[in-house]
Amino acid sequence: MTTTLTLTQGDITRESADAIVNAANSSLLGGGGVDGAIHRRGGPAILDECRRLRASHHCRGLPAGQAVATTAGNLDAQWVIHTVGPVWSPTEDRSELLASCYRESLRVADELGARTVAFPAISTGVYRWPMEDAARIAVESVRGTSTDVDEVRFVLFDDRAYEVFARRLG
Ligand code: AR6
Repeated sequence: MTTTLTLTQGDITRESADAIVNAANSSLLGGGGVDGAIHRRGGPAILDECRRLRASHHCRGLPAGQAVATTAGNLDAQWVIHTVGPVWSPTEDRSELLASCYRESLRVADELGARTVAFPAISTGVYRWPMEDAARIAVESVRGTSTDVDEVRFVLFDDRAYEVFARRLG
């Protein structure tokens, strides 16, 4: 089974895919950036399910590097897969956690039976991960993961992020 990696530029909440990945935080209760946009456009059903997850399996929150799925509410998708990227650190190498976000999201996608998955550039906004390095980790992690997903689509918000990912995909 081969997975095709594709790129598009724009707002991930406008994408149509089986699963849309959210760059969440450990609280799973919303935030800015992609997270804010997903909850705004997806509507309250997503937050309701996040709250239920916090009350049951994830009462301490979701650790960085892990992933969990909810409904996608009003988004053009069946599921949102919430993953928590690491905050960039200039003194500590947290690359393995960022790679884990992509691997774990694909593992959850496989469990769900999702065949198309849209990813944002996890950790490159509020969490300040440098785009070049984040793109390298994103592409290497997805290429290195065995999955039934047919298409992994990176959705980049601005020109620069798009160009960086395009160079990396070659
Ligand atoms: N569609 C696609 N990409 C987007 C969108 C969008 N609608 N909005 C922003 N980006 P970020 P993080 C890009 O900050 O760094 C939240 O508060 C953005 O330009 O969303 O993992 C959470 O609750 C950047 O390149 O995620 C957490 O607290 C990339 O998406 C924290 O931010 C990721 O930026 C997570 O920070």
